[in-house]
Amino acid sequence: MNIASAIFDCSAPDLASCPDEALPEFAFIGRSNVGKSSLLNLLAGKERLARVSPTPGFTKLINIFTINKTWRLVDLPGYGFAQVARQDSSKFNEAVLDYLEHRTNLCRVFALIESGLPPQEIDLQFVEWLTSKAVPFVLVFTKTDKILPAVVEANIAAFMERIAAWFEKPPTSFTCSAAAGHGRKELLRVIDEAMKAINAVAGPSSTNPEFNPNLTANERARENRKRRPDLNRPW
Ligand SMILES: Nc1nc2c(ncn2[C@@H]2O[C@H](COP(=O)(O)OP(=O)(O)O)[C@@H](O)[C@H]2O)c(=O)[nH]1
Ligand SMILES: [Mg+2]
Repeated sequence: MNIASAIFDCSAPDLASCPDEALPEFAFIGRSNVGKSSLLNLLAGKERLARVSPTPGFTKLINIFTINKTWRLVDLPGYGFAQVARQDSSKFNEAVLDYLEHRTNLCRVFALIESGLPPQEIDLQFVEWLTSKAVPFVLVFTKTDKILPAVVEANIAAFMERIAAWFEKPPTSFTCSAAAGHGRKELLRVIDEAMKAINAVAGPSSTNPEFNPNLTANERARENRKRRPDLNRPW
């Protein structure tokens, strides 16, 4: 897939402030500083689209970008910074959880994990939460340039082992390094496949009786939401 345009759409403080649900969204989430904004920029091919910061906890808003006028990238605030351990769910930003659980046009989540660290409890808890809410996600192990390949491999194997019991089939995972420019192809493949699946289901096809060309994008989003079985997003 070629990225012809990547445009900043808006910064939303919560789900209610997000734009209409007309376009499929792909969201980046992970601990503060894991490399979400850097990877998003690598994907979009624009160095300064999303703000990269050496200071953890910088992004507190849901930042939304429209790509090729047909889908969106979403840079979510990171978790695990400046939060005193209270109850489990309070470690995570409520607006982010709300977005992840209820955004009906959320197509895939890229859950970023730092490849240089052994499994961290907060990442494991977050992946467990995603799993419990049936949010479709892939795991992306970041910053592989910082660490020996053998250590990366060992950390990934340990992480996959910790989560193995939660799945019949382990989630898709791959590695990336925004610094070295690795992982873009894999990210794009996930998006490409998801977009093809969406078009097959929701596309303007005479074989799809549910497709009504007279609906506006917002009306269609509303219809999608009504049809959504709880454990199976329409997109
Ligand atoms: N070595 C290395 N540093 C990275 C990589 N990706 C991001 N960083 C650095 O990690 C810090 C946090 O990156 P950022 O993208 O803002 O992380 P975010 O908080 O998850 O959005 C910045 O100083 C980046 O330059 C990478 O692939 N390799
Ligand atoms: Mg960021």
